[in-house]
Amino acid sequence: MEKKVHSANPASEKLILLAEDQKIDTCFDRAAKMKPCPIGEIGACCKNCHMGPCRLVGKNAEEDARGVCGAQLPTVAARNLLRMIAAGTSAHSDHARGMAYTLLDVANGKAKDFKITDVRKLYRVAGYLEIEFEGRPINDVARDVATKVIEDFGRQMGGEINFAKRAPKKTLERWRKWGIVPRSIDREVVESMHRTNIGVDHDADHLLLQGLRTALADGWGGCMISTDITDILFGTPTPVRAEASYGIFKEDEVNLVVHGHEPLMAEILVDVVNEPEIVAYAKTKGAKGVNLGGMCCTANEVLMRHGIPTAGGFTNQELGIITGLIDLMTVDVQCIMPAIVEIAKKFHTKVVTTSEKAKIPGAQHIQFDEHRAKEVAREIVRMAIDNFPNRKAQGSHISDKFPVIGGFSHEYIEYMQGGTWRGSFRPLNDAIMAGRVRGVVGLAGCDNPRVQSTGLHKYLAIELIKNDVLIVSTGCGSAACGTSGYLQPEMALEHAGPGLREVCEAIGIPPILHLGSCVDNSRILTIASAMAAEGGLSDEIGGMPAVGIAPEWMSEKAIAIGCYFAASGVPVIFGGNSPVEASKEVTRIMTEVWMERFKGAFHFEPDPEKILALALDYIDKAREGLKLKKYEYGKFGTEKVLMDMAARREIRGHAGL
Ligand code: SF4
Ligand code: MSK
Repeated sequence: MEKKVHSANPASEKLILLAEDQKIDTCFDRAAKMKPCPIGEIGACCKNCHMGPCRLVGKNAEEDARGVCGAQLPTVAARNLLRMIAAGTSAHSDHARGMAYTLLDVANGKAKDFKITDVRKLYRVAGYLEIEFEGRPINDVARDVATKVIEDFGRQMGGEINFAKRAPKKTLERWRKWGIVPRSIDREVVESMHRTNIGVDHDADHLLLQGLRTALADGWGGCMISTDITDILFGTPTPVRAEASYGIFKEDEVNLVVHGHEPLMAEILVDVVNEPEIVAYAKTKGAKGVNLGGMCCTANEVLMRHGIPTAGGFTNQELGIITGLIDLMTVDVQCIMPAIVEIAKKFHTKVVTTSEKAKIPGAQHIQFDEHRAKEVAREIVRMAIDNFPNRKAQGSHISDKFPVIGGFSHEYIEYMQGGTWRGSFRPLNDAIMAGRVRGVVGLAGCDNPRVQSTGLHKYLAIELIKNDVLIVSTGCGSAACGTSGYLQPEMALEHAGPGLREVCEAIGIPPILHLGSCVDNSRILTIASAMAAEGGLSDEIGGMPAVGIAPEWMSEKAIAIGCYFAASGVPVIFGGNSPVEASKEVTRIMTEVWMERFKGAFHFEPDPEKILALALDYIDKAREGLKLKKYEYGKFGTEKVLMDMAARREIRGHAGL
C-alpha cells in the first residue's frame, strides 16, 4: 500500500516521520485516529439544550426528522453555522478591542513602550471616521480615533458600524435592503447567541441573514479595526524580505518563537532581543544572540513589518518543537494546539502563555501587560536565554528555508500603481479589462492535518497564477506559500501565465501578494472597494472577477471570514466537507439565494480540481457579465500595460462600457 504523505512540505514530512519514530503524537496521528463525527460534521447534530443532543439523521431527514423540540434540519444546520460565525467574529473582534484599548492608552500616555508610528495612516483613518486632524496634536487625534472605534463594539439603540461606509455605495445599499448592516460587534454576537438558543429563531434564511450581519461586523468591524490600528501603532507594511520554514532556527542563537495572533508583545520583543544587555546576557550562556521567529499569524504580523522569519502555519507548531531548537515559545490567543505543551516536555522547549484570556495546563504563564511591556518582554527573553544551555542533541535540525517577500498593504499596492501622489488601482483594473490578468483570488485560511497539509494551497497557488489569476494571500495560506518558496517573486513569476507575468513585471509586484495575518483579510475588502471606485470593472464588490478560497480551513474564524466575503459580493469556495451538508435548503440559501441578493455565495468542495474549475468559472462569468474582453491564454494584444488615457478609453470602447 502506498504510504500516506501527511504534508506537502518535505521538511514537515521529515519531522512527522521523526515524530513517528520517536513515538511522539502529533495532530497528524490524532487526525488519523480521531475520525470526524459523521453527524456533527454535516451539521445534523443539535446540542443547544439538554433534551438533546438530537441527531437528525435518516433517509428523509430533511423532511421528516425533528429534534425533541420539533426543530428540523434547516434550523439545526443554520443555527450551527451561525454559532460558528459568532465564535469566529468574537475571536477577531476581541483581538481588535485589545488593539483599540492600546491605542487609547498610548494617546493618554499610559502605554509608554508603544508609540504612534504611522501618522499618515492615523490621519487616513481619522478621515474615514470624520474626525478633524489638521493642526491638532497627534495624541488628540489618536484618542478620538480609538474612542470612536471602541463605540463600534458596544453601540446601543441601532446605528451602523463606522467602517460600513467604506464599502462601495451599491454594496452598502444591498446590505441596507436586506437589513444586515451591523449595529455593533458585540450586539451582533450576542443576538446570534440569543437567536440560536432553544426556542427562538427557527427560520433558516432569517438565521443566516443574522449570520451575514455578524460576519460583516467581523470583516468591516473587528478585522478592519485591528488592521488599521496595528498599522497606526507599528507602521503600514511595505515590501520586506524574510525567510520561511524550519531552517529559520539557528543552532548558535537562542530561538524565541512568537505564536498566536496578537502583535503587541511580539512588536516589543522585536526591539528587546537586540538590546546590548540582552545580547551580552545571551553570550554568557554560550549563544551568539537571540533569534526571534514566528508561527501562525503573530508571525505574519511581525514578518509584514520587520521581516521577522516564520516557521510556518498552523500544522507546523508541533513540528517546530520537534526540531529541538526552540528554546521558548510564547503563545497568546487563537490556533494554539494545547498538545504543544506535551511535545515540549519531550524536548527542552518552554511554552509560555501570555494572554489573560488563555492558559494551558502545563505551560508557564507570564501575563503580558501593555503598561509595562518592555519589562515583561525582557523577562521572557531572559527565560529563553536561561533555557539555551538545556538544549539537547535530540530532535532534527532541519535546514530548509525559503526567501519570502511580504509586506503588501493596500496602501503599498496603490503606491506601486502610480507613486505617492498618483497612486491608484487604474493599472490593475486596466490589466483585468484587457485580459492580461484574468481575475483575482484571495487564497486564505488554515492548513489542516485532515488533508495533505499545505498541499491544497500549493496546488491552487500554482494553477491559479498559471491561469493569469493574481493571488492575494493571508494567514496560513501565506505561510503555506512561503514555506513552499512561492513568495519569492522570481519563482512565482516562472510559473505565472504570460499576461500576469507582464503586469507583475510592469507594476513591480509578485504574482502572489502576502497581505498579512487573518485579520488582514480586511485589506482585501478595501482593495476590492478601491477597484470598484476606480471604474471600468464593477461599481460594487459584487460582480468583480474575484473569488475567495480557503482550501484547508478548520477554524470558526475562517467561516466568519468566508461569510463576510460572500455578503460583500465575493463567491467563496472552502475545501473539505460542508458543515451544512445535512440541509439542502441551507446549502441552497448560501449558494443561490446569497448570489441573488449579494452577488456572493459560499460553497464547500473537497476536490481541489473542482475548486479550481469553479473559481475560474466564476471569474470568467464575472468577466462576461462586465462585458470584458474574453480571457484567452497568451492573447491580450500588444498594447503596453501602463497605458495612457486614450488607450484606456479604447479598451473601454472595445469592452462596450
Ligand atoms: Fe434537540 Fe431542540 Fe434541544 Fe436542539 S434545541 S437539542 S433540536 S430539543
Ligand atoms: S492562524 S485561523 S490556522 S489561517 Fe490566523 Fe492560520 Fe487559520 Fe489560525
